[in-house]
Amino acid sequence: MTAYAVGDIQGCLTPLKCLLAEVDFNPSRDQLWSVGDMVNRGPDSLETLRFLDSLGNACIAVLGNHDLHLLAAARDATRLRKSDTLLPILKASDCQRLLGNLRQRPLAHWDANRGMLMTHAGIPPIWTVTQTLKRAAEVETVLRCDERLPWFLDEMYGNDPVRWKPSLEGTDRLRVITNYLTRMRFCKADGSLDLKSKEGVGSAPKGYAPWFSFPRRDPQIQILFGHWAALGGTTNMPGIHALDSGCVWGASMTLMNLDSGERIQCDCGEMA
Ligand SMILES: [Mn+2]
Repeated sequence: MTAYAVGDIQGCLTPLKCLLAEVDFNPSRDQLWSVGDMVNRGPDSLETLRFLDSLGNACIAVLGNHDLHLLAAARDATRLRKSDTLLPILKASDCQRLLGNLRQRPLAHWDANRGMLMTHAGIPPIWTVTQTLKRAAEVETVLRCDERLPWFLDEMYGNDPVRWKPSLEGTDRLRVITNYLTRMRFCKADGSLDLKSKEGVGSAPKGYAPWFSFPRRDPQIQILFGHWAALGGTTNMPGIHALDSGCVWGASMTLMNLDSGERIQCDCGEMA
């Protein structure tokens, strides 16, 4: 069994299939990890969801901000933005099944054997692995609850509170957890978030730095994340693996072999 992790797919199914063919991926034997943002902006979001579902247990995917946005748009179509390419999913005959499966996916995945933690955006320097999994689970519970999901999707958007506190409750608590795990790029050592800057590490607002540049609570673990295309797939930090290499923006998609660390890229994106 070989496990591979792929960067943000965002509906770019052709490059994904190109990478899987390159490594002779076999779902009855191998594993595909996705760092999330499986859908949106790219051309084949509907077929991407269907394909990842077809892999069954061979696919381990965490939710990204675009995946959560899809759930919110399904509840309230006025959430759709001009640049979204989610309509084919919302109109599909299997939409309910696809969204139902999406809601079962986690925000964080921990592989104890490998000592690897995967989330879409990263983990804040103030959280351990155990704390990250516990707080991710709080959001996951709401995503899977028919009664509370609409309330969460209506309240999830926003940049406040900027910092985690254990005493946070209700939507503030769920929103800051979601922002750490699915939207974070720059923060302060105390976990305060800046959610406005989206460019490379050089674009940090005064007093902020990339989340992975701070001393960690669990320095021995490896972290897999996507979301930050401007990093170009590198952090220059050992064990911190950036996987979004901007496929949907016309650059390339990255697939990493989790056993050897070897990376391959495909730049046959339809958007190129
Ligand atoms: Mn993202």
